This record gives sequence, C-alpha cells and structure tokens, in this order.
Amino acid sequence: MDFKQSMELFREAGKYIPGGVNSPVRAFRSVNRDPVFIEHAEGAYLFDVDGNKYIDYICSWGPLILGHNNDEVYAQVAEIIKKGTSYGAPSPLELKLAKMVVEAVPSIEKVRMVSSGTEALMSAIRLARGYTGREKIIKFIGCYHGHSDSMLVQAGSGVTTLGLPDSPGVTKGAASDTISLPYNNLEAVEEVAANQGGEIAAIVLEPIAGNMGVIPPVEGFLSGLRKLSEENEILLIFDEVISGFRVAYGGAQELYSITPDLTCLGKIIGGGFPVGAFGGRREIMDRIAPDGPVYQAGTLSGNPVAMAAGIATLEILSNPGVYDELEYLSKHLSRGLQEAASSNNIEAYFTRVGSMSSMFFTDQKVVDFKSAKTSNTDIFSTYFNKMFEKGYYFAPSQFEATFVSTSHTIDDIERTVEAAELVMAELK
Ligand code: KE4
Repeated sequence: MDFKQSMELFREAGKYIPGGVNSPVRAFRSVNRDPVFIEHAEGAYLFDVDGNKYIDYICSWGPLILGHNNDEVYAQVAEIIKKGTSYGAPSPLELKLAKMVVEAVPSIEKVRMVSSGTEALMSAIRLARGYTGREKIIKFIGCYHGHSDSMLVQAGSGVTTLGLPDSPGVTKGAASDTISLPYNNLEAVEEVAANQGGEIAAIVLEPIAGNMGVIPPVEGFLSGLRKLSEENEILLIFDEVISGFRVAYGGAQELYSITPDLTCLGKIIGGGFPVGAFGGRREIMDRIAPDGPVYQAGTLSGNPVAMAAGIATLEILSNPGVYDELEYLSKHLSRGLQEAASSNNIEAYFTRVGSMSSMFFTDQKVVDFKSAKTSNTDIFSTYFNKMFEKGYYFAPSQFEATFVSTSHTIDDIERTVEAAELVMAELK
C-alpha cells in the first residue's frame, strides 16, 4: 500500500490544525503511524487519497450504522438541502425526529436537539443540577462523556488512548464536583451515596461502556444504580450517545429494561451529520429554557439537514430484522476473531453487545478501566497496523469500539477473519 499523498497532506495539515486532525483519536498516535486522508466512502468501505480501499469498522465512531452514503439517507438529505440548510427557526423536521425519538425511547417524554454528544451531556448535567439543586456528579472511570470540563475527569476514549492526565485547563472547581468511581462497582457507589447522597445531583454512565473498549454492565449493576438513585433522589443519566439505536431501537435501556431519568443521544440520530440530544421525563425537561430557568441553546441545534438524515436513518432502523442482521454480522466477526486468537494461542478477551464489540489483548476478564488497562497495547498496535495494511480499518486504539453496519456483508466479515488469522499467526 502506498500512503504518499496522505503523508504529504498530514504534514501540511500539521501546520494549520493541532496534530493535523480535528479530533485527537484520528491522529493514530497510539498505533505509531500517520493517519490516512479519506477521499470518499461508500457502504462499508473507505477509500483514501492514495486509492487504498478499506473495510471500515469505525463507521465514523458509531453514527454510520447503515454504512456510508446510504441511498435513502442521501436522497432525503439531497431533497432538504434544496430548501435551505439552516433556518434558525423551528422546522417540521425537528418535530418529526423528536416524535420518533420519544416513540422509540419510552423514558424520553421530551427531547432537546443539540449538535454533539458533548453538548448533550453538558446540558443534561446542568439540567440535573438545576432540577435537584445539588452539585456533585458521579461518573465512572474510563467512561467518556464528551469534553466538557466536568466530564473530563478520568475519562475514556482519546484521553485514555493518549495516556493524558486529566486535561489541563479543567479547573479544580470544575473537577471537584465530579466523583469518579470504578465501572461495574455498585459497592463503591453505595458507599459514596451513604456518605454524600444528599449532595449528588446525578449518576451518569454509559450503560454499555464503549470508551475503554466495549464493557457490558455486569448483572445487577444497572438495576442497583437505578435503586440507589431512587432511594437518594439522584437523577440517573444514561449516556447512550453510542448505544442509542445501536444495540436496539430503544437503546441499552430497552435491552436491559432499566428506565433512566435522562438520556443523552448522538451519532446515529444524526445519520452522519452533527447532532446530539438529551431528553427525559416532562417534569424534568420542562426546566429547560425557555419554559424553565436552566439555560441551554445552540445555533445549529435541530439543523434541518441533520434532522433529515436522522429521520431517514431511524425509519430504516425501525424496520423488522435490521438488528438481527447486525447481530448476525457482529457475532460472526467476534467469534471469528476469537477463534483466530485461540488457534494461535494469542491471549485475548472478547466483549460484544449487538454490533459493538472489542478484543482486548489480555488474559484478564475485562470489567472496568483497571482490567482494560492490563491489555498489551504494543501487541494491539502491531495487530492494528498489520490489519490496516491489509485493508481492514479498525479503531486506532485498544480503548475504542468495533462497529459493523448493515452495509457490511458476510463476505467482508469472512475476509476480515481470514486476514486476522494470518496476522495472529505472525503475532505469536
Ligand atoms: P461528541 O461530542 O464527540 O459528538 O460525543 C461525545 C461522546 C459522548 N458520549 C459517548 C458515550 C461518546 O462515545 C462520545 C464520543 N465518542 C468518541 C469515540 N468514542 C468520538 C470520537 C472522537 O472523539 O473523535
């Protein structure tokens, strides 16, 4: 594979953009290579500026559950763009997507659109504080909830990938109200609630962690948090920016039958356009301006183009059989990689919920950040690079998720597994 043009672009980009990228994980730092620049994408495939083709297992970090340039999404976007791109005023499309989200996620009675997952979480945290009159927030080590100050405390995703201490610029004040506890550790939450329950506005978590690699909730964790939060009048916030419409049409809360007080969404509901959303019970959401005193706003919130793409995406996802297809493809991939690793005596731990999965290069059972960090990131980097150079584009970090889309074929999956078998044989 030739990467000449990408390398030239990356060198040039470094002069104008921090790290040459507009989001740190894209810099490929933890896999010790320069990123490639994408020229176009189609279905399950990415094509870089040097003409190399890849099977894409990042899917734009989750949004493209239907693959790149889905015909129906494209058609609806092309149609709306003829009518303008941003009105700065209400549009019927915002109402339509809001109603689809409310119908899909019963815990959401009202929803506010924003332009990113970070904005959704930041707004939900402010709302929880405004609604309860309390200030402290419990989050979980290794979960990533976007880059707003109070969430950048022992965060996952790029913060973990780049091995950054909690980010400079986050003031002690901002961080002091955030309590970070080990994921899947209910006892730790019970202890804090016993001592400080009355000070805590919300418990926020990814109901399925996707930013320290994929880590499902252990039996009783979510239900225990639900019970604990009710007993202490703490709001339970599910960050479903990844899992929303990913693991089920109603998200992780449908899969595990747990009803949070607030839910944050993003990624898939924008169909590849900038979007985020937060929603929940009417009595809480009515505290948001202009009905209530908790201020939140956004120039491009509910942008008609993003709404059109989101509507088209959810319309397709609501069809019967879509999640069965995603389950079939993702199970086949995960099992194939597992067989490739075990047949080559490569120590690896596998996790999967629906069409989000991970392979950790460790012999430990991975249930939280601490056990995820036992993974051998050098072996991951070697595996990543060998697969990448064969045309298989996984997340350039041990601490991210692998996604499949409805545009992946079983042939794509089987070719990927065959390539992994060859790579694993070289690793041992
Ligand atoms: P954005 O602000 O990036 O739209 O969403 C933040 C966010 C919130 N909550 C969860 C569970 C998330 O996973 C994210 C963002 N995910 C990362 C990758 N894991 C986005 C990729 C990136 O940072 O470039």
